[in-house]
Amino acid sequence: MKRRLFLTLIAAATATSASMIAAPVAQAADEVKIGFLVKQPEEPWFQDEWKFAEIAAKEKGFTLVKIGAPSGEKVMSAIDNLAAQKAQGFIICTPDVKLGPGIVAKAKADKLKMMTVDDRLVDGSGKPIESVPHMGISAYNIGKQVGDGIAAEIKKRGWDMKDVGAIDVTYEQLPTAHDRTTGATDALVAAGFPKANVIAAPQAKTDTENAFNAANIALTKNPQFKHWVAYALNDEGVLGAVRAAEGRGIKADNMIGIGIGGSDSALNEFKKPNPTGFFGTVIISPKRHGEETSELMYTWIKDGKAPPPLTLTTGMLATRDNVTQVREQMGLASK
Ligand code: FCA
Repeated sequence: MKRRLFLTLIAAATATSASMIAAPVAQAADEVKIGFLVKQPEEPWFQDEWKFAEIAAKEKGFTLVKIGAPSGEKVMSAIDNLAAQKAQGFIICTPDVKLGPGIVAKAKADKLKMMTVDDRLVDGSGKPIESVPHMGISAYNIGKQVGDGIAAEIKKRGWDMKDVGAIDVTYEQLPTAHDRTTGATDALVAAGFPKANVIAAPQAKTDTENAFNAANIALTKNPQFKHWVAYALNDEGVLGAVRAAEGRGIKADNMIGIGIGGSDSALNEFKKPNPTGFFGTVIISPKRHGEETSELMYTWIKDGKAPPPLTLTTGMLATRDNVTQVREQMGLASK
């Protein structure tokens, strides 16, 4: 920042007259400030998104305002607060997609540009609000990668599918969650898994504790299975199911859990000396979701060029054996 100011001064002085020395003041006035609101700031995925957004901020020279907004009230006051601080725009992963019309109206009233990340806002009839640029994961396909990975491992272990129960940790009120777990179920069933063995375990919130509680109910009600597999919208959900199974003595050799994410929740699990039931994760990109969204917002503010209406990112399946290489391939190695 200081260096830029200095260079601007030199340029101004050499270009024409001393009167242009006023230029740096004008530059300070149009300094770019961007908010980044996330629904669950304690979740490693969101910490990573923020980390990559910071990288964009340093590179482009804008100010990043990170705000944890776990409720609708917090979102509304955060938007007002950003406007009061003279921010020009924000990126948000909303705590509830149904807040869509309210958030859009608030951003408009405060004259702030807005882009969504991860969870796409919906209107009163549940349809995505297409006027707000969005970057999310290709949820159904990534879910299929989870299901394919589980099916391949079931076959490798030589389990008879009729003896296997699947804990499908669901969170149906969030469309991306619905699409992810549906993709996983569809892939499993396509691989010959009996649909009747898929046990829906609805979680009340998308964290490990709530998944643990949901999975415990599924396990209690279904003592007939010899082996288990588990999937959810994210790594935290699968960890909840894995911990619940462990509590009943079902360990790595009888559980195949594959999550979605690839942040610290998964990495820490892979660092444990002995494998757990958390077999793998489809790594998605906090770099694209944090850094690229921030750059897109910056360009929108600076040059008036709006982000693409919809960007869907991909993922790659990793297990404890190849996690380092997969992270390298995805440009996440430095973390
Ligand atoms: C949703 C989930 C997060 C993460 C993100 C990409 O917001 O709740 O855990 O998977 O999508």
